[in-house]
Amino acid sequence: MSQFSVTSPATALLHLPYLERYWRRMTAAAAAPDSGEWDLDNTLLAGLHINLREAATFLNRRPAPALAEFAEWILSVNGGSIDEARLHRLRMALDGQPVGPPAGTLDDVPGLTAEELAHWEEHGYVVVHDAVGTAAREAAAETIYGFLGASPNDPASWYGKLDAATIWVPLYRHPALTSNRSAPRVMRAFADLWDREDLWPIVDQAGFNPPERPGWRFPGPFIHWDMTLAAPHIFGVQGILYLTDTPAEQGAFCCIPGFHRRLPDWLHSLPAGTDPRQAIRSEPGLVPIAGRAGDLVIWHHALPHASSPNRGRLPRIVQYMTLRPTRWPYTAEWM
Ligand SMILES: O=C(O)CCC(=O)C(=O)O
Repeated sequence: MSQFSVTSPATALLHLPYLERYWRRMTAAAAAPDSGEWDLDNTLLAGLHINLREAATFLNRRPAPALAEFAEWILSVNGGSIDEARLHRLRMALDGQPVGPPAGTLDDVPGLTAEELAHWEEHGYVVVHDAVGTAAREAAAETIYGFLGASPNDPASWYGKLDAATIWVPLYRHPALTSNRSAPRVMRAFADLWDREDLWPIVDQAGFNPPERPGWRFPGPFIHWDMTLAAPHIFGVQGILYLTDTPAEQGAFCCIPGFHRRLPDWLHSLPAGTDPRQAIRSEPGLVPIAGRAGDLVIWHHALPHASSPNRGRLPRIVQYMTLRPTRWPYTAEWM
């Protein structure tokens, strides 16, 4: 009798390094202190094309899902299978082996210029022009309109499906959005800033911020940080891809340029007992960053930032994105 083994896709997933450890921690009855592996959580989920919050929601159910159920769910949200090249790269990375960029090589891809890097150092953000091509950003914008059941030519349709409390659009894995996350210019810009190529596109949402009108007021996000304010303030980046032209008044992304350089002093200058996340609301200097369709704004996560009310004629349509290396130092304490 010939010997052969058949490995089901779910079994292959179960052998992925770190998956079981992550599942065990997330399904534990009591919340564990920081595991020191939050970076690996991001890498695991990015490699599996899963959003961090989506995974937490699935695993926080009680009774907790079994490991095999988790693996089946991962496969099902990936359309039933994950291609072996993607799994192989993830396996290597989680095993501590060196890996290259998410796809292809970045050697011939134009990176950030000396001026752009100098702008980054000084202001803490950079606008990467033509980060994705015309067809790619048009496909992504069309996908977002389609998801919302809206149409660019019908303003009445822009407000229909929006939950009044948010401009986020929970669209995670549409191919038009997935491919933008690893577009060569996108990857190269993030690689230049991290100075590494072992990057993982985090699965983030899209955004739709229509013009304000009676019955629709901009719901935020108002000025905030997504990072901990506890020291040390470790390097990190966030990004937003404008899928359509975004003049300053059309709900553009806003930030306080240069704040990444003065964050520690600013924190020390606050009177005892002040909540920095409240205090930042009265800080001057928040400016809108306009951009053309296809521009990617990347900012240092120490910049306080916000979106803004759309006082233009057209919706602002975006894709949020960031790429992170397999492992990176981070500050575990949340403040
Ligand atoms: O949508 C925007 O312009 C702001 C994005 C933002 O606040 C965030 O990504 O944390």
